[in-house]
Amino acid sequence: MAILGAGSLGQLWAGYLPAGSAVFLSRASFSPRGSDEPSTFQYQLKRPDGYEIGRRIPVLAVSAICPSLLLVTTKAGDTLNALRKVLPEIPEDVPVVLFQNGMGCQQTIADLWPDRPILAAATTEGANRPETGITIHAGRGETWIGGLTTRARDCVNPVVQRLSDSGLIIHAETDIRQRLWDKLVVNAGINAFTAILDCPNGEILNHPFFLEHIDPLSEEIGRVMATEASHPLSAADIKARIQAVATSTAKNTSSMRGDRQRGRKTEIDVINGYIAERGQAKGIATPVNQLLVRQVKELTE
Ligand code: KPL
Repeated sequence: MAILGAGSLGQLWAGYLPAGSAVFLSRASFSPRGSDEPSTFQYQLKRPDGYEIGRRIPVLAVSAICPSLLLVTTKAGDTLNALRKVLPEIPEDVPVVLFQNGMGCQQTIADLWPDRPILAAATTEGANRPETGITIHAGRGETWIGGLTTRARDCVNPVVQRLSDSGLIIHAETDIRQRLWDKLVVNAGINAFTAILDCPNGEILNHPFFLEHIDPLSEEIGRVMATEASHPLSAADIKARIQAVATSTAKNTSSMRGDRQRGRKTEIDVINGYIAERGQAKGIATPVNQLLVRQVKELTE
């Protein structure tokens, strides 16, 4: 199988899958920034149990392989352009699994390639790369995989089976949009606050900025979710989930704070930006989501 996107999540999957079963697609296959890439990614994967595995994963041009499965672990904002470059080289029946954070880009891709088996994954696995050559699996999570296009229906179980070879916990999901919404709720209530306040997840909980905005934010998310998800959550449940995940991941640096620290574009557009956009489409006011989008962009763009 091939992995598009050799960031933390891509390296996590490549690291756990049996040796020889995964390759990274070279950046040159999908990005103008690909020229100085090595032919092998070599890194230490540090597992939550303290065990370390050394991995060497080949990096190959899409034209040099014929993958039987494509895992897409690029940042949400880079995914569409990357797929536009590589999909013409990949046969139409190869399952494509989207691992992006937030929402919006998965549906756009399913709508653009309705005849392909396009699947989405919602994962709570946490990984980060504090330095080149080190990938840390910060905490064990779970991954749900479900189909987005009609053609994906028969692929979900075989894909789950193949990815289970990694030893990570994976489930087939019949309502993947609901899972993506459940994850979005948590990201919408943690990531922007940690990026704006420049603190680990747990430290937002007692900060006056968070305390001022968490109730109206949860109300906004709940109202938009009620029009979009099959099992909406109440504002009280949304707040409770946000607080529970910020507590259980208290020491983590969120992906958005990490992006801010590295001067990279954040995923705010597909998290709070997506909720604001859906709110606007449905006539639901989302001033707190808009405020978070504005503040994150002022700090990072
Ligand atoms: O998914 C996350 C992220 O950082 O993007 C959370 C749940 C906030 C954990 O850090």
